[in-house]
Amino acid sequence: MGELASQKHVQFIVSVEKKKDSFESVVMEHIRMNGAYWGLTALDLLGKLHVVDVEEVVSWVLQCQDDSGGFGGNIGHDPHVLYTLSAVQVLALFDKLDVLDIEKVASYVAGLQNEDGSFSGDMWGEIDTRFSYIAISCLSLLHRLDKINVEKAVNYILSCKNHDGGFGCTPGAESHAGQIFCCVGALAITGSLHHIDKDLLGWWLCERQDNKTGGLNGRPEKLPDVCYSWWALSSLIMIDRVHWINKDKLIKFILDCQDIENGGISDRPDDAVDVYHTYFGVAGLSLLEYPGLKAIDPAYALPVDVVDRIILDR
Ligand code: GRG
Repeated sequence: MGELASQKHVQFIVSVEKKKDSFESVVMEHIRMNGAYWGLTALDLLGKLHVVDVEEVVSWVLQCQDDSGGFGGNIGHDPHVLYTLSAVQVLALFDKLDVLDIEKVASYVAGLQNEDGSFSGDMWGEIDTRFSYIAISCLSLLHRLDKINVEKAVNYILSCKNHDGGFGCTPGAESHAGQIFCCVGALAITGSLHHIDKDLLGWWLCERQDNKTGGLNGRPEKLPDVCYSWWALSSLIMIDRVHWINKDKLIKFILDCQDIENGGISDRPDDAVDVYHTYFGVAGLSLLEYPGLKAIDPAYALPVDVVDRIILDR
């Protein structure tokens, strides 16, 4: 089995940030806040967050904040919870949450809860269990979960549970590993994991492992993809069923997706690398306790030391 090319991945992440005219930077322009969270969390897991200019990042994050309290994907872009959580996570990495007007950010997020307990992503109203997770994770990191009706939020998530044990984006929607992470993560953060049939969901999740390559897919009949080494694996860990997959085969799959010459990790072996798959590959390896990486929290998707600092210091 190959090894994790840590130094190359650090160089790759830093280079994407520096080359503003590159293809990767241009296609990520509108989701730069998410990209910042992926790249910076990967650097932290690799023990290299100190290569970053903290003041520059914090100042840019604050410039992405809208009057409503929410954050956009880049300066001058409309606010959305997708970018608001990333902004909070990036500031959390640097222990800089105190630069925020916490009440204002929390009010923006809490204001997106609907009567049935669900959450909209922004003022346009799309509803998705991704937004339930984001609201709950974000408000928990800000110590403001009291601003929403947690019981209704949990009940809405439970209404998206399917007979196969998985969860979808809205009631009745197909189970998908990405949505399962969101629902299980939100239930974990709110202390509601007892609502899950862990054996049933564990069975569905462990069936995501492809026998041949060892990689995980996001739903039946789909190709394996490195990002599910986060979405499915973190869920298996949260429900205590990670021993139901072959960890060594999954480690090999992730390592096989590296570009060992130029750095970065792709969705599948020999595909083009990007920051998203680099982050979720490294995060997956961290969950698999690969040597030399910081541990990551499966519910908050942040390094364990960052989560401990915020949540335990309440
Ligand atoms: C803080 C880690 C973190 C997340 C924030 C945005 C979010 C909350 C969660 C997203 C969860 C999700 C839906 C992930 C799946 C992303 C993905 C690869 C979708 C692709 O779907 P398809 O249908 O892919 O194109 P498949 O693999 O099913 O063919």
